[in-house]
Amino acid sequence: MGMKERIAEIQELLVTELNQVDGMQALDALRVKIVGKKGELTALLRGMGQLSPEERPAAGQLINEAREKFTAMLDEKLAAIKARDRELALQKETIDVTQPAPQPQMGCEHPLTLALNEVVDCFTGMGFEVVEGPEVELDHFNFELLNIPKNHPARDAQDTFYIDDNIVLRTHTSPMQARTMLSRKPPIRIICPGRVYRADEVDATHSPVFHQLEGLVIDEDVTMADLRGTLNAFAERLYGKGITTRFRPSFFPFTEPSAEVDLTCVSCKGKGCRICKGTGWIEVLGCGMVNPKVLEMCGIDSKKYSGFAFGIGLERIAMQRYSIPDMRLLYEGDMRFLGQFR
Ligand code: 2NL
Repeated sequence: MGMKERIAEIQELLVTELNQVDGMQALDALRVKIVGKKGELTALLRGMGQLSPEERPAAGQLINEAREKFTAMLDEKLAAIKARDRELALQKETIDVTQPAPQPQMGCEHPLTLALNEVVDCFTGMGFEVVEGPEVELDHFNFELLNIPKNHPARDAQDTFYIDDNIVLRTHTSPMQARTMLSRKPPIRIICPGRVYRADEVDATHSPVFHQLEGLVIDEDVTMADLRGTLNAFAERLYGKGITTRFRPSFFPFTEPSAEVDLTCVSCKGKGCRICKGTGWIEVLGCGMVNPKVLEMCGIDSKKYSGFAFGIGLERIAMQRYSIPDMRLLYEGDMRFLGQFR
């Protein structure tokens, strides 16, 4: 068989097999088989030894031309396979760039924290400093220094959690104010927020653990007018213009005189509605002028200095502000409830 015929045969083989090739690997194998070191064309090249010297150059040229042609055919197929694979990949790996990205799960602040921060902002804005202290307190700071005598019902184990005879879970944040009076000289302008404890049964408006924010101002010539002005500013800042206070006489052992403070009902602006039970007022806190006995026990000269104090229940503020009907919602950690405050 002549060289041309043999090359034509190899080309025919190549065309047939190229049609059957279905991927990169098969194509590589075919390339080796046709133009590789041990391939069909190389075998032809080896066979040239049997040709006469005159025939060799023409035969060599034929083989080289064939190699170029076959290589081009193989490369063309390679390009076709690559294009097809790419097309398949694009189809399979479609990315919808209009699809929203997965959102990270963001936490949110607890309604009590929101209420606390708002109240704290009101008072720090008026120059008060935040002071925090222990929740486990000595009887001495929780009761004695606050003029709550040994036989007082608040000291009963029915109402207070005792650790031992002298140690209690604080029933208000006042012990921290007593500690501050003992350790500093007036002027004092502080607020003490924190967790407090009373032996109450759980219901819609009571919990054995709740939160209070107390304020204390001690200086020369502090009067009830300063107390009222401060609480009026607080009411306006927290609830808006036109919201003011109403003082009703009350009693606390640690203040004299003492008052319960109502704020203008926010939902009817004082006209009277279901929320304020027709009165136009909502009860929010207790306050008074610090009892001179308390000042003296806390090392402050009651002839030179006077002061006022107030106590706010944070749960009550949060429940009013966010229309929360049951205090238990604040402690149950149910995300369906808590997730509404973002
Ligand atoms: C209320 C009433 C009040 C105080 C707390 C206080 C603290 C010291 C001295 C005098 Cl160290 N008073 N605190 C005064 C009046 C009322 O809280 O209804 N709280 C939720």
